[in-house]
Amino acid sequence: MRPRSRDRRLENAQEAAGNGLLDRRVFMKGGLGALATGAFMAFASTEAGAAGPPEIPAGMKIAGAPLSPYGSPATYEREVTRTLIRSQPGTTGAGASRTPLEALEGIITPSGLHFERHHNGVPAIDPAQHQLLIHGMVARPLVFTVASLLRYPMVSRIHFLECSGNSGAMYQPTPPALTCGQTHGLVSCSEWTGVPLRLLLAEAGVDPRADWILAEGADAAAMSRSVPMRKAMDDAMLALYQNGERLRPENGYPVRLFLPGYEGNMSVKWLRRIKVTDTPTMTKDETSRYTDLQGDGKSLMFTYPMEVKSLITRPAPGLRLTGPGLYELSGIAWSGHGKIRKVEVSADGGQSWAEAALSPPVLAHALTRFRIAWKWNGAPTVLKSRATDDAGHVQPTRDRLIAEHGANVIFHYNAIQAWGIESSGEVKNVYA
Ligand SMILES: Nc1nc2c(c(=O)[nH]1)N[C@H]1C(S)=C(S)[C@@H](COP(=O)(O)O)O[C@H]1N2
Ligand SMILES: [Mo]
Repeated sequence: MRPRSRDRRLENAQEAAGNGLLDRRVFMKGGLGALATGAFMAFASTEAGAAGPPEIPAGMKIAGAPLSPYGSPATYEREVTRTLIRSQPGTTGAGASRTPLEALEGIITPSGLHFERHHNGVPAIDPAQHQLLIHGMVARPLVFTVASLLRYPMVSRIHFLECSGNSGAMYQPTPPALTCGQTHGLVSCSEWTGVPLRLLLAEAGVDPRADWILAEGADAAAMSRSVPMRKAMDDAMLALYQNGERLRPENGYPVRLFLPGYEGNMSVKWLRRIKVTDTPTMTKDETSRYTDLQGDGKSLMFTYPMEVKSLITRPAPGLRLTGPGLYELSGIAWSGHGKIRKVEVSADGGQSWAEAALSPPVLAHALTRFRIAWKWNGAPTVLKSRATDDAGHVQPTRDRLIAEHGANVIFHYNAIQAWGIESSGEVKNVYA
């Protein structure tokens, strides 16, 4: 459908940057109101014919479907699933599945679409049998059951979780021809509710010389990571609930460690043991894995916070534009260092940039939704987004990221993403 150009105000709306990016206020309350009274908005409607309202649909003539104990998505949305579900050869559960970012809006990932990353599958854990041990450099080693954890005071916070291997395919010499979610969907965002770890550590009585903890999962990989005591005593949480319901098995049921802003690997699922230590334990998961091999052959270790990052998710590969005219570009930005301060968008391959509107809430260590109005003239072009966090970190270009870290790294890719728009409306991953 081709929106007709019947909108005088938008014709004159101030371009905030080249190639049709409009001032971010244009869709905001005042701006949209002014436009609505002053002119037609030309998005994608078609004019209704003279015949009057459409015929009475079949669903108005018979009783609807019954109630159900647990809801599921509309059958017409059944293609919105986790994507690129891959396991190591010969295994069933040592792999990952990804969130279909281009199909979602807002900042919360539905629990059933939260990405998964397991090193040896999802263990079957009966919450009545599960135990969590806190031991090591403590005055009183303690054992908690799930029932006892549920009696402690809880906090609820909205946080992203990102695997440090997310977007790793972008280090390849040619851009992966995948959907946005297939390339970047090892990030999701939930409301997590649980017990602040510091409460339990205080109860166990931490030796003041202990600077670290070890967290171990009850899976067949015994996934284990060392965590600085400062983080454990700050905002670390033992999460029991995700988006209001108990954790899903694949996300760590019945209890997981959650470390806001840190690389996903450290948020140990199916948590069974915390050992208080004076040094890092140097587990396999922090020596042979989750270190970042640099261009000079040395490796970075303990690279905890996820760097500032953003993606335009509408449009993005997996979606297409339906003809020239007015669009709202929509995307997500996040940083392990804090809040998103601003997101700039370019519709001319990075020659000029306009600031996008940030949709509230803008929360620390959470996905932040950004939006900006764009009038596409139908010509091929390149869209980009560039986020800045409140610690002052700015997303680098891909060239700069690789110049600084080399191309052997698998982890911590956070460069500016470019989407090529073709005149057909198709959206492609490009290095530009
Ligand atoms: N016990 C255990 N914890 C684990 C893992 C695991 O395999 N076993 N995977 C880690 C990795 S690499 C990531 S990115 C996150 C993924 O969490 P999710 O599956 O809930 O998205 O969990 C981390 N915690
Ligand atoms: Mo990960």
